[in-house]
Amino acid sequence: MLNKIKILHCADLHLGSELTAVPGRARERRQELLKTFRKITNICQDENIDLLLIAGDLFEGANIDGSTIQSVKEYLGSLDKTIAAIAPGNHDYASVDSPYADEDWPDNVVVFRTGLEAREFPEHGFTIWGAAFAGTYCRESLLVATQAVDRDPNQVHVCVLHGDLTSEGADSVYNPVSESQLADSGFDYVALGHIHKRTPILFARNTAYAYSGCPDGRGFDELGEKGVYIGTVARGHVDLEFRRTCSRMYLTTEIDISGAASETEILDQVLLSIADNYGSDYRDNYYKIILTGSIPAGYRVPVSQLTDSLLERLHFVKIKNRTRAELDYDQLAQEASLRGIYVRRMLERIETAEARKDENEVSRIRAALEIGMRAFEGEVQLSDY
Ligand SMILES: [Mn+2]
Repeated sequence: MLNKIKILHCADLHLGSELTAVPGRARERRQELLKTFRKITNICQDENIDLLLIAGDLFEGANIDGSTIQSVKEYLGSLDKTIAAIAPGNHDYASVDSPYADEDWPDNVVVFRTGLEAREFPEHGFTIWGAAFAGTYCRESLLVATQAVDRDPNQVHVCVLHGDLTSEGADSVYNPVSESQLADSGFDYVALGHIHKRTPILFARNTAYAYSGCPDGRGFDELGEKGVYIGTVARGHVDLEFRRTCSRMYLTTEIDISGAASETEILDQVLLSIADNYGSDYRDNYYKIILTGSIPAGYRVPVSQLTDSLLERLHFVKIKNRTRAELDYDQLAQEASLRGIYVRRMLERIETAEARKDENEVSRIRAALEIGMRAFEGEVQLSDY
């Protein structure tokens, strides 16, 4: 009979992160990330997962709260059927002061602490391969050649590794791994960590491999739905699917509020757009909202009032105002002021560019004109651009 095992692949939880990007929510978010890890071990328990693969950066670093490490050990140790395998990454590399330094990890947990090695579980029908970062950087690939041909063909061979998928021969300081190395490895599945965005399940000859991405976001550089890969692996065959585990999503969304000229109108448009796009639990997410469109001349978008009102309805929100004022430039050009001179000269440049039929230049100058007008109103910050 074909030997088939059930696995769950996760990576890059970065437990213990400072999370300074979301002021006022950092402590809460740290706890939520630990709960997400608990959610993952609960899935393992409930769905009889044979092998939980943790592909590095489980912890943010060496100096994290001891109770977090204790909880992780407790959740892993409580699993009745699951073997967990951890391959330390560039953040939680194996060293004398790392969370992996002590030997009191539960018996069902394999922590890789050296170069590539194998742990055989013949009674479960699989062999786990893995390796550890020994420091922040790892310039030599940890995926060294092993004798694939000599391996027991009745065993499923799975590898867990933190590293950087690179093109052939390219350098990386984060454990370079190339497609030909993956192909030559002969492993049935390689569970990768390091890149926080998941890839599809990829193939290098008979070896399947993927980044699962992180199971829950930590900032606006980790957008959208996050989770793990779960499913079965057999000799030369995988059947894995994405499973959402994130408690909340980080989302960046542009909302066109053209024509709106009051706080209530903008609020309605924003909430309508968000509720439309992000489903019934839309209130739970972190939003970066970018307001666009043109609004009546003289109307100022009340950014802090809107932020306060939205915070009563959404978990977290920050607003960037990129709206443009509807201006009558021909009238402004008549003004006897620095602004008038500026508008006049910009309109001349637009005319010249139009005569040359240089449409790129026309739209570039128009955009510059609008930014310039906002500068006259004292509303341009360098960070907006
Ligand atoms: Mn990493």
